[in-house]
Amino acid sequence: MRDAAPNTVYLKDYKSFGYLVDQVHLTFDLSPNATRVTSRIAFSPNPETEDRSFFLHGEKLRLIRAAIDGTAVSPEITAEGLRVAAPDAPFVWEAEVEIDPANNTALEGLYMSNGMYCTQCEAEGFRKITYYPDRPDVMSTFTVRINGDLPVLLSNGNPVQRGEGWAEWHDPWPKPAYLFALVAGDLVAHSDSFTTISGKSVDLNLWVRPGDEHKCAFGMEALKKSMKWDEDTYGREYDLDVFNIVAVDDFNMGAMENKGLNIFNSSCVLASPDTSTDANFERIEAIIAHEYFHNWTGNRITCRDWFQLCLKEGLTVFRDSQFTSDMRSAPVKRITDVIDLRARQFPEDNGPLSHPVRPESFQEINNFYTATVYEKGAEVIGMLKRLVGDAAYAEALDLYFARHDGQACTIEDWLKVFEDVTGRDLSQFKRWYSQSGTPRLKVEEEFSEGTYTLTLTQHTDPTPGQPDKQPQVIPVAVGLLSPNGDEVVPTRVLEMTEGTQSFTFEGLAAKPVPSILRDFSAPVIVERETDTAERAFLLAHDTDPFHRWEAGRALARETLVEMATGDATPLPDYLDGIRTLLRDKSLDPAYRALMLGLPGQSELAGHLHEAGITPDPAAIWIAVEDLKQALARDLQDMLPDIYAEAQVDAPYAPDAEQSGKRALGAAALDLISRLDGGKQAAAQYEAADNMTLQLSALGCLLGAETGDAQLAAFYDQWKDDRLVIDKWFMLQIMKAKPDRAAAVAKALTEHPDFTWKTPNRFRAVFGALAGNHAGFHDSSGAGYDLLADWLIRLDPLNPQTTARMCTAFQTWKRYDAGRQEMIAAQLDRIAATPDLSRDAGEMISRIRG
Ligand code: 0A1
Ligand code: ZN
Repeated sequence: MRDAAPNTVYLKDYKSFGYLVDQVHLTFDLSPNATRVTSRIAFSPNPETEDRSFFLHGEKLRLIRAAIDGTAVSPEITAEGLRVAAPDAPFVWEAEVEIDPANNTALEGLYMSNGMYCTQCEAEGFRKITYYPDRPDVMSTFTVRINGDLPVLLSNGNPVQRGEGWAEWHDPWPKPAYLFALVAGDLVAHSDSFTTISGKSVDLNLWVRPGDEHKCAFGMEALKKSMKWDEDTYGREYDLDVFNIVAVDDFNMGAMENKGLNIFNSSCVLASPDTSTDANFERIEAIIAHEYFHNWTGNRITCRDWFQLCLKEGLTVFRDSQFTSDMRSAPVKRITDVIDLRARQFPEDNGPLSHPVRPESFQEINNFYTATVYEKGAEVIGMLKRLVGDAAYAEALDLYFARHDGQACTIEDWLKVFEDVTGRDLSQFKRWYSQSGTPRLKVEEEFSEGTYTLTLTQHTDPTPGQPDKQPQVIPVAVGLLSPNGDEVVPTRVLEMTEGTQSFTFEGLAAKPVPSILRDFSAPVIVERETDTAERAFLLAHDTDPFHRWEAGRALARETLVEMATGDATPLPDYLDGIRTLLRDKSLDPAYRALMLGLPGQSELAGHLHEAGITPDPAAIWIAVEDLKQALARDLQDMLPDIYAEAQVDAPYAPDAEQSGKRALGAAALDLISRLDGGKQAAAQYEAADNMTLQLSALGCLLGAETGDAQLAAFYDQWKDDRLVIDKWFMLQIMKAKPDRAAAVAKALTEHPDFTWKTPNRFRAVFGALAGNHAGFHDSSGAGYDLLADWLIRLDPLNPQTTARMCTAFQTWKRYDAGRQEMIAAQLDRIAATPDLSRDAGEMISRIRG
């Protein structure tokens, strides 16, 4: 693990720490600029190692005193920590340090947000609070006393005692320091309780700033549903007397699973119908579930080292996806997960930032909270489950919890439980954890005398540090349809293990149409020479909802590629297929809304690049606009009906049914607005009594360039709600025409509400700019220039958010020489910034290549 030098850390260098921590006692004397942290920590020699060097991590701490067994010591102090001679026997370490939470703009360690004290310790933030072996394999129980003149004083575990100006907490479950949390402030609680399966009552509190009380009810319900689901589905019961959630405005990520005291970015927990969209509600429900599920997959069983991050994150994302599928629609969830994977993980896996699900080295671990670790990590678990079957998966999970409770584990431990339960050798499967890059699956077919043969060939391109790839185990779910549309072979999972492998299906009356990679059974790219007619056939007949959508998606992509690279008109097969589907009222409205969606412009650019064509962002933008216009004209007669069908005449509820209708209504409105110049959208805006309808109408109006009045009214209505104002910033940039996007973003950076030190606001502007594909990549280079300016400005204050936003440049090698030159110049300009953070430095150098 990292010791003195801030260089590269390698998985292969793992060594356990020389001491166990038996107990931690912390006292916080809170003060904005001079908080005192006193630690009393019981260490004892670790029998697993002879090495007794005693190094404690610590950064930006002012050491006031240190003692071992009551005798003062003078450690050697560096920028990374301290070293001192320690006994080869149990001893008590004591230290007092001073820290400055009010000036902690990096939001790691103990910091302040709107007058509230708050912590973020994952991955390596605890070392900014006190000296400690800040590594996940060092686990201990914690007792925490907080002295502070604030109404609410919280830490992990159960409350022990509370007095005027102080509180004491004890967490009986051994945990690594990254799960430590403290919150102190003027907060109000939305409270409830949950009775666990064994009859224990747990107090539940959602703590928010006064004024936000009306945004708590949904989050609380989501928490109770999650607690119940984890009991029912995984047999996991909650293990403390209290579960606290706190909403904080300044937060680098979405939320954090600290033991018994989850801390959430307020955008990921606060919700009300008038201020939050259906998508916000669904995301909040999923994130609450995700953090709650970490109590077992992450907290009770944690990671041995940060290379094992996917052990907790892949599994917990997989679990939260299962939860959402159960609470809402499984096909819709699967499709949206795949859309997201292709938009965020595929570009990562196939570009300069490509890394294995379990990376083997890093400079800054915070740069590895990625779509690959999280989302591909979850896909890997989905494949494992598909390969071993549901019953064996359940058995393996039971064994995992029984065998490893209280431990800090590795991917080897995880795979071993599956091997022990099933008797399978998973050594080849393990390549999913060690090989980066997205495998491509070439499909060839043959039919003769009733036998249909599918020949699959897998190939993964070289990725940074990995020139040669070995074949992976790929579960390919396949079904076969007869030419009349009947399913002749229901879904079967072909288990591919070789580079090239053939699978036969016998006794067929005619050459079937294959439906390959049903339910997206593996995170791969299928390459198959096929024609428009076959795609249209699958769009009409496939019984697998994911693959039916996939057929429509492929048609949309095909038509957009033709339109973006020539003067083609939309494919009639695509338009006809969509028309038929939309008319089918037996289909879930949410599913029909997804069918109306088009591939993202960045995804199309990636697709063109892979086909050997240099993508032109402006041409792609025009193709998408033209196709939407063509769809609007083609569906003109049906749109009013669909829009009417999508109206909800019941009180607002953010459930799957109503959300699906509103999603279909929004998709219809987008097309209608292209025909009526925004008339219907203006009416919807006027009548809207929830944020979903209000925002979708405003989006259409901005698209039609007729929304100035509504945009101003929206600001006036919501100027006091920071989460809605984030939407106001975001929407204007997302909807700006390509040649205006950078200028709109720049003007918004001059708005008095552009409080750029708050990550949510920074991301609202620059996330939207990077997400406006044609705008960001406008040939003027203004988008690149503006983003680079602001990354340079943010880096000294908040390296973590800066580094994450650098990913906007990760696809730069796809584009033409002119754009590449402009981006390279910006990357070099950022790299040359004096004192650039390790976070941003690592990202820029990897992206630059
Ligand atoms: N473990 C959290 C995400 C998280 C990760 C890192 C953070 O700071 C660097 C903060 C939160 C989760 O998976 O939800
Ligand atoms: Zn997580």
